[in-house]
Amino acid sequence: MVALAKPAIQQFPFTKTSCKTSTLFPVIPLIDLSKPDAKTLIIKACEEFGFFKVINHGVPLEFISRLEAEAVKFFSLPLPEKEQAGPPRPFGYGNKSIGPNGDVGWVEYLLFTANQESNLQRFVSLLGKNPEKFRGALNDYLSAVKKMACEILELMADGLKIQQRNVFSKLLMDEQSDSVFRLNHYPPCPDIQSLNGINNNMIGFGEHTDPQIISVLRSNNTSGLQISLRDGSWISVPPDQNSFFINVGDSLQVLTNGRFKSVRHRVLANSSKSRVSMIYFGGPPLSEKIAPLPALMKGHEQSLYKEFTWFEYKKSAYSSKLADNRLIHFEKIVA
Ligand code: GA4
Repeated sequence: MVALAKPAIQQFPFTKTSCKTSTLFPVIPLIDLSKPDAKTLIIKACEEFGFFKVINHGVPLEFISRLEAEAVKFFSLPLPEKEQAGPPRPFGYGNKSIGPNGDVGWVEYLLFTANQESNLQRFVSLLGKNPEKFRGALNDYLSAVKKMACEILELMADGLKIQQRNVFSKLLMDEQSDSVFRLNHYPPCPDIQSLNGINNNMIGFGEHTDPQIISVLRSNNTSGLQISLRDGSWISVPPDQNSFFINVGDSLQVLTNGRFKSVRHRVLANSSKSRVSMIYFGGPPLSEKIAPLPALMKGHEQSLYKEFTWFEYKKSAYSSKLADNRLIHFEKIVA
């Protein structure tokens, strides 16, 4: 018997648009970084959603549009030229395949280390026809976004009433910080509306939480991003190309002993417009111990997590599937 191969498009993950998906409520928390109430609102957003949007962020819009233009130029190159940009895995150019364990999505991307100068510079020299322009745009963008991420982390420390304001931000500022940067391109996907007679949505990037401390996302004006609420429902995040979206990562959940929750999120492909996003993942040095901050432990409060280093967490993350709950292996069993 001859096994018929599935049409290529059906080999991708889909999600049914269920009634649990709400686009109206609740509203994504909005933080104006220039306002005095920013720190209080950030704490509330991290506790309730692990996610918020920031305006008045101080990142020049020109840095954003310059990097976006370079990314668009790169992604419109012929495939063999894009493939020149890596491996070594997990870094470089990737197409449809995400991570090492068989996850796929309707996405192509560039992934690279954001901190180790020499690695980054060597990698950028492989990009497109004018790597110098790409390098300039990337350096400007990364330093402005890293600065903003650190300001946000300092507002968090302040809001949590931790004396040492840089307790989180110093992890990103460290020369050895293991931060990553990702440029994603979600091409418009073929019309899949009527597949099986169900309203299907193709997955651009499957649901997951980010392993790092904080992620700073900016996208063009194409929708697709969704976050999961505590009750398991999904809400669509209206795109806003002039703002940034902040995700609490697993490591920040542990540093706050579960007070902040890392946010589960995903991206659905769009049938008509292409989506371009750029995400800075702020991570600690590999040798850093990730454990609840003593300053946050009240009375006899116990750590919810076993002790581990960022290296150990990352190693475990890279042996997981995208949608897995990675923190579960590090939770303490309480009698
Ligand atoms: C999710 C967040 C970042 O995009 C990323 C991803 C990484 C990858 O694409 O190589 C991972 C994923 C992410 C978590 C689990 C592992 C590793 C793919 C995957 C299946 C760069 C990261 O740091 O973790």
